[in-house]
Amino acid sequence: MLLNGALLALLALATTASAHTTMSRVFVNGVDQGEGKNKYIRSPVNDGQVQLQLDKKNNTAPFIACNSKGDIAVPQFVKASPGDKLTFQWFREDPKEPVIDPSHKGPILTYIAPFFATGFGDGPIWSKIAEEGFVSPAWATERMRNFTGGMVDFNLPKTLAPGKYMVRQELIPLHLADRRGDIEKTRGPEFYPSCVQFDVAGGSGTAVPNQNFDFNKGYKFTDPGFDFNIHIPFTTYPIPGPPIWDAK
Ligand SMILES: [Cu+2]
Repeated sequence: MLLNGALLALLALATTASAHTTMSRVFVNGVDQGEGKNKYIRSPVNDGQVQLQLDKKNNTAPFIACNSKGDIAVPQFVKASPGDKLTFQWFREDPKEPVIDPSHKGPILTYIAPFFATGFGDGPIWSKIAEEGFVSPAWATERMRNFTGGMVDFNLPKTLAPGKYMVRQELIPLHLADRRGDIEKTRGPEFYPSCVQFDVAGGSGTAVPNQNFDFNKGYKFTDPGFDFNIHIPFTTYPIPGPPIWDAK
């Protein structure tokens, strides 16, 4: 059965209180770095769901980069080396659904930028290093919820130059994305961006992120990956944003 928009919106409202999820910890080559909220993760206020830059007037547009507290540096850095396998774990405070609500289906994308100590990181500084969309029969968020206990794996580029970085991962649930958020305020994709501070050492790489992607300019309401109806049959999903950065 297909749910109509009004019913979906109602359901979304009804589950708002604990519907969302936040990044809780990082593993480096499988080694747990400990609880990271507000330690090495710039954890957002509350559950940190962000809409595509609607509200320039109230200055919430910058939140699309590293969320509502993206401008506040946290005390620690995760230490890693180029090529390392990283795992970001997402957690939700609900024993029945400890990862993410099953309605929240969509891609998971990961970006990197040079470290910044001030500002929200909402300029043209980001490069995409990983992406997972829809691989039949499951969305990235479904694989995470059903099979990995909230863990999302990816690798740092082998050629990455040593230095301090921000690694930003976002979940993009699409359950309300059959209507564009600029046309209907309560609709459109939801964004859960979260940024982790990294100190990368070792390797012989010299690649510095240079895709210069800006979320406020590069993500558009009309992108086929954002203006997308998951409630009707489809075969492929166009992942939003730039291609994976060719780190050289
Ligand atoms: Cu939600």
